[in-house]
Formats: sequence, C-alpha cells, structure tokens
Amino acid sequence: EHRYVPSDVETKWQQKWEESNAHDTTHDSTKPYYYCLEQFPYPSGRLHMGHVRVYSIGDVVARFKKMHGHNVLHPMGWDAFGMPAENFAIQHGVHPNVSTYDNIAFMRGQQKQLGLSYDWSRELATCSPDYYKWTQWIFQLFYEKGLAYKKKAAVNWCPECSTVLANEQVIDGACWRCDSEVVKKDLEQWFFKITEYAERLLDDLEQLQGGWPERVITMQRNWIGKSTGAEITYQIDGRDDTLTVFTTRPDTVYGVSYVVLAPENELVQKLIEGYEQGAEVQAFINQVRKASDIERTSTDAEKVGIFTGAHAVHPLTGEKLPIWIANYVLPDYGTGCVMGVPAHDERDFEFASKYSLPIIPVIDPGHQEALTAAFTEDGVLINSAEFNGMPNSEALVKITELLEQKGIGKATTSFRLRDWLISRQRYWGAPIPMINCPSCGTVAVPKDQLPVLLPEHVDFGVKGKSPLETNDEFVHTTCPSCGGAARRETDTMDTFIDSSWYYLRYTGKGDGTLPFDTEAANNWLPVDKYVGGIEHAILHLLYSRFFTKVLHDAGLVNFVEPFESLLTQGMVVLNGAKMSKSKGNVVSPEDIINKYGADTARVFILFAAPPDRDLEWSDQGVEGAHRFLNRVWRMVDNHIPILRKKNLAADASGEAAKKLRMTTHATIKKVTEDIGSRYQFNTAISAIMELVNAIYAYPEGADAGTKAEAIRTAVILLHPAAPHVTSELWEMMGETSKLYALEWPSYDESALVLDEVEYVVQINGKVRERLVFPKDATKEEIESQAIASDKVQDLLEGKSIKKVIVVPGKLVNLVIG
Ligand code: ANZ
Ligand code: ZN
Repeated sequence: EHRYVPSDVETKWQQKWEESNAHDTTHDSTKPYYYCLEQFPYPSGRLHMGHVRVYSIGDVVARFKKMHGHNVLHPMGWDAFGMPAENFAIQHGVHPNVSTYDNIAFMRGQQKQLGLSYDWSRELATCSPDYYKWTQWIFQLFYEKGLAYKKKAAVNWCPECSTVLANEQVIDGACWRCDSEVVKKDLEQWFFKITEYAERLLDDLEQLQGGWPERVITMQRNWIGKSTGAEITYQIDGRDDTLTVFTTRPDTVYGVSYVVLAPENELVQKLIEGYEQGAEVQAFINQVRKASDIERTSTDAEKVGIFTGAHAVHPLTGEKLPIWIANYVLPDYGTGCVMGVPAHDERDFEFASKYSLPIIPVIDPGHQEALTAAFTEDGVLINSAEFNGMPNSEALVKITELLEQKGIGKATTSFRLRDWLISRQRYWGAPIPMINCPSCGTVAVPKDQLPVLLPEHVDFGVKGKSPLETNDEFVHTTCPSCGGAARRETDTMDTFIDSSWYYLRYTGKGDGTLPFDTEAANNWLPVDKYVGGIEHAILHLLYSRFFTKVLHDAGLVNFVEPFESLLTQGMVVLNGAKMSKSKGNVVSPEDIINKYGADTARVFILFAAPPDRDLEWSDQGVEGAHRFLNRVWRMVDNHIPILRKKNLAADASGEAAKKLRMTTHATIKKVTEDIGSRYQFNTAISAIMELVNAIYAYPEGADAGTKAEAIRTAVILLHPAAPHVTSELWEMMGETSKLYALEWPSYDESALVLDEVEYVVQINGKVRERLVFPKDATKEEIESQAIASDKVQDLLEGKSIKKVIVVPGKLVNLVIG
C-alpha cells in the first residue's frame, strides 16, 4: 500500500512538467485557438488567497481547453511599476529595481508551487526596459494621432505621496493609498484623449453582452455617462457676451428662474469686473476650489452660491434672470453653466429655497399647493406659453426645434467621461518620452531612440520632488529637432497604461519593430476568458478597451474589443469579512500548501463556491477536500491489478455495471459542460465526488472492466483541478501517456439512458413485486408478463382480474376480487 504524500507528488510533477516544457503554447493549425488570461498581479511580495483563487480558476479552464483539443495561450506576468515599491525605497532604502525583482522571484515560486500551467517563456514585467520601451512607443503613437496632449489642469494632489491622483484615486477626499487629505494644484499634465472614443466605448458594449457580467457592462456605461439634451444660449444683459448652458430638460425652459455657473468658469471673472461685491465673490471662488469634485456633487453636500451682480436674458420670454455661481456646478461637465429650474430639479430646488429664488412649476404636478420638493416626474406642460397642455416628452423635442430655428439652441450630447490624466510625478514608472526645448517647444523622442531609460541612481529623499526632477543627468539632454540644450519630461506614466496592452505582448514579441507580434495577436485575440477582480470593472477594462480601439485604428490589430468573455471572481472571506492584513484574518497560501498540498487548496477553492460568488474560507472545507483526494488515491491504489490489465474490456451487461457505466458517462457530460461552457467548477467537482461514491458502492464481483473505466474516468476528469495527484495516479495505473496532454473523454449518449426500466407491480394498490422490462416493451407485453409472474400467480389463487392499469415506465396495478 502506497500513502498519499502531497509534497512528494507535487514536487515530482512540477519538476517533470518544467523539464519537458509541458506548458509551452502549441500552434497546431488544425485546432482552434483559446486565450485564457488571468489579470497579472502587482508584485507586492507574496500571494494572498485572492490570487490563489483567480489562478486556480484560470488554470482549470486552461488545462481543460488543452485536453479538449485547443491550442491554449496561458501566460503570466507582472504589473511591476507603481508607488508601493517607491515608497518602500523611501522608507527602507532598497531600490525598486531590487525589491520588485525579489518579489517577482518569490511570487513566481509560489505560482509554480501551485502547479499552474503557465507558458513561462512568455513572462513579462512592465518595469523591464524591454517592455516599457514599447509602452513609450505606444505613447508616441497616441501623440502622433493627437490623442496625447499637455494642458494645465487643476489636479488632485496628495501631499504625502507628492503626486497627482486620478479622480478615482481620491476616496472621500483622501488619497486611496495613504489616506491623507487631497488638495487641488495647478500643473502642466499629460492627458490621453479617451473622450474622443467615448461614443465607441459605449456602443461597443453591445458586443460584450452575454460575455461580460451585466453589472460590469452597466458600470462601464455609467462611467462613460452619456446624456442627451440641448445647449441653449443666453444673452448677458447689457453686454455683448453670451453664455451657453447644457440641459437634459429643454422642456422645462419656461421654468428657469436663474442661471448658475461653475466658479471656475472664465466668464465669471468678466462678470464681476466692476461689481462692488466682486471681492466677496472672489473669496467664495477660492473657498469652493478647495473641495473635491466628489464632495461638490454628492447629494448630501450643502449647496452654496453667490450672486455675480449680472443678469442673463431668457431666450424665449426676454425676462431678466440673475446669474449666480455655485459649488454644485462643475467646471468640466457639459458647458459648466446650468439653467436653474427649481420646480423640477432637486439640486435647484434646494438652492432656490435657500436663496429665495422663484420656483415656477412648468410640468403640472397635479395639485395647487406650493411645491415642497422638486417634481421630477413626467407630465403636461403649464406656464409654458404655446406649449401648455403638451406632454413633456413631446415638448422636449418641440422646444429644442424652436430654439434651433431661432439659432439659440441645438440638440447635443454630453459625456461624464473625462480625458485620462496620465502624468505621475514619480520615479517608478515608464518615463514619458518627450523633451521640452526652449526653441522648438515639446518634441517627441524619436521612436528609434527608445527606450528613455530610468536612471539607476536617484535620490528618493527630496520631499515634494520626483527623483527624476532632481536627477541632472536625466533632465539635461539635447533637442532631437535642433540639437540645442533641452530638458526631458520628468513625469512618468500612470501604471494603468502598462496594463492596458500587456495582453497583446504575451502573444509574441514579433520582429522587434512593433510592440507585439501583430499576426499572432490577431490569431489569439480577443481573449476568450479573462479572469479577474471586480475592482477592475471600470478603469482597467475601459482603458484596455480604449487602447485596443486606438491600436485597431492604427492598423495594428483587426479587432476592436480585447476581452470577449469576462469572469469576475468573488472575494475570499473569513467569517463573512474580506481577508486583509489590517483585519488580521489572513489565511496564507503557504500554510495551506505546506500542510495539505496545492491540489487540496485548488480543489477546496474550486469546490467551495461558484467562481463569481464570495468564498467563505473554512478549515473543515479544506480538510474535506483533502479527505476527498485521499479517497480518490485509495480508490486507485486498491484497484491497481484491474487498472493495469490492458485488455480488460468493459462488459456492461449486468445490472450494476450498466448503472455504473451510466454514472460514468453522465459525469463526463456534466463535467465537460460545467467546466467548458458554464464555468461552474463547484458543480463539476461535486459530480466527480458522486462518481467516486458510486465506484465505492459498486458491488464486489460485478464487471471489473466497467469499474476500471469509471476509475480511469474519475482521475482524468479531476486532472484540471488537481493536476499533481491525478498525474501520479495515472502513472500508478501503469499509464505512460501524459495526462495533461490526453484527449478529454467524450461520453456515449446511449449509455446515458438505461435500456431497461423497473416496474412496480401492485395488487389492489399494494406493492407486491418489482419487475424489469425492456424500455421498448409494449403495454400488452408488460401486462401479460406481470400476470404470468410467479408472485402474481401465487396471489391470484382463485381470484379473477377485474382491471389492469399500466403506467408506462413506472407501474402495473392489478385490481382483483
Ligand atoms: C435644467 C434642468 C431641469 C436639468 C430639470 C435637470 C432637470 P446629467 O443627467 O448628469 O447629464 N448640469 C448640467 N451641467 C452641469 C454641471 N456642469 N454641473 C452640475 N450640473 C450640471 O445631468 C444634466 C443636468 O445636470 C442638466 O439638465 C443640468 O440641469 C445639470 F428639471 O438643466 B438640467
Ligand atoms: Zn529644439
């Protein structure tokens, strides 16, 4: 007898796979291509359970698809630039280059310990010059296409990290990483013009229906935030200037009682010129600018404003409307100007109530009393001249037409999506490959001079200054255009840029003239299954979609969406709470692997919950998975003689054999569908568990060939989830083929139905006998054979049959008396 020692088995097979390049990507032109991708990790130091879960999911899919006749691309790499490594350098004096590669080495080792089937020859790290050269190349492409530009912008600034933060990195006014208060600062920044692609990013979500979770599609749609409405121009009273508002509700134009601008709007400075209370207005503006966008727009933030002293003329009634500025109007949405309609907009209602501005209902609220809140429903127009009595949806169109005729308005759309601020004042990122020349202005570093290398020796200690800014050797350069002295751009790129194209690089490096092998990319992409966290549902996916479209338009790829199907895995939780260091409730992958082995960890994780649900960690669950693998082990170990008999045919003529054969084939069907098309690994594993139970229950003396077939099948079906132990068992059975390369079993449809059916025979409603009939037996045959049976003949004894009822597939009832 052989004992199951996971560590021996796992080391042995990991070595074998490595030596034989078992996981190299295949290119068999007769097979379909399948790209299985897990979001690459940030090399933080060590794997956590969330990682183990994503990788286990991806690995089952990849291994299954390989066995199921596909060429599979299953790569892994490192999202290796970013702030933590730099902060670590500041605190501990270890260069990011050193700490990052140390972390990568450790985590790669852990991934190998898990038996993940990556093609390591394609490994990449975004911080290697060989990679970021091409990140810079892509930046240049964007620049050439007019999609990268520089502008002075008020940015969110974290004084602690001394860097600019994207809007989404500001959480409740604080830095997402260090939690310190974020302030506003004006800086020249690089942007990517993602807004130019807003419409396509929205429209193409259609193509992702069915392949992406509905809620992720909705999150993307809301983030892009398309609004349709109109722009309406108002003359400023007594001046030559006009102002233009964006509104989604032109139907409420007769209800406008004031106009309100964002404090940042340039017009404001003109309006308050010469106004006696101008200084007060200016003080208000400075006050508002301190707050973040999120604070300003949150519904519970207090709405505050101030009158500018100027008036606008209503374009249809000629009435004079006061022009205000207020915190709730944002400078960079729509036109930065709003027409205030307090009767029908909640924010305006609150504002008008506070400052005693008129509230004029123009949609009939159905009652006479004064409004106590904005009426935001649909209805019929009132107080609206010739439009009175018209349903507002119709009025919306008609009023827009009228304004268009008069040349003072037009139908338009507005997007919530802003251009992407990509500048970071940090060291550990890809340098933006631009040069500032005193005579030529902004000049791109020629593509053949890339990469712009990060200097190795820099000073991390200068507070508020990026280490690149204080590095003279880096900063001073010559202008590629005039040859004069010039300065390098010292900003580096947002790391979201690195991760916006890594999935293309995995397909191949090509001939070195482009960022990736375009032919291979067209072959492999779109990614067939992308597995990752819901935390990336918006930005990473949106940016990757944007990059793909730009690269498509530049002729580098022939598809417009990078990820055909997305699986967002749930969290790993302990007693309902997310595992996190700060909560101290972390179960470490190392401990589990050391104690039970990687196969147990994988099987537990896959079995404990459907992939998109949260997974509750449980020690009993882990032990259960381990017991199951031991049970499989013993099942094989106890049957070595029959498993090694090469010409032992399955003879499924007996009752028990027929049943077991049915279970075997039903399990093949279920596991194939669960893994291959439903991606429900938990039910796949539970089906294999049932098959194992059936094998254990199989009667002594029943057909051995059928049993051998069942055991062999269970081992094969379990392979994608528990690759090491199954490989060992395969070898113990005397098999010399490579289990990972074995063709996935197909099921025999005819074995799925039993060809005989058991009937219950009742006499006067009482069960007296059970008889087996061929499935295609006729009613007459069943009736006569039931009557002729010994048991029934005994019981009939002198009585006569009054009636016979046959329920097909179930029972025969004899009424006698
Ligand atoms: C008049 C009006 C009447 C409005 C009404 C709404 C309801 P969404 O759907 O988000 O696009 N708005 C326009 N620009 C703004 C800005 N820069 N900052 C803050 N608010 C702004 O919202 C569009 C509506 O938000 C616009 O339609 C405008 O108010 C306001 F019964 O105009 B509305
Ligand atoms: Zn120059």
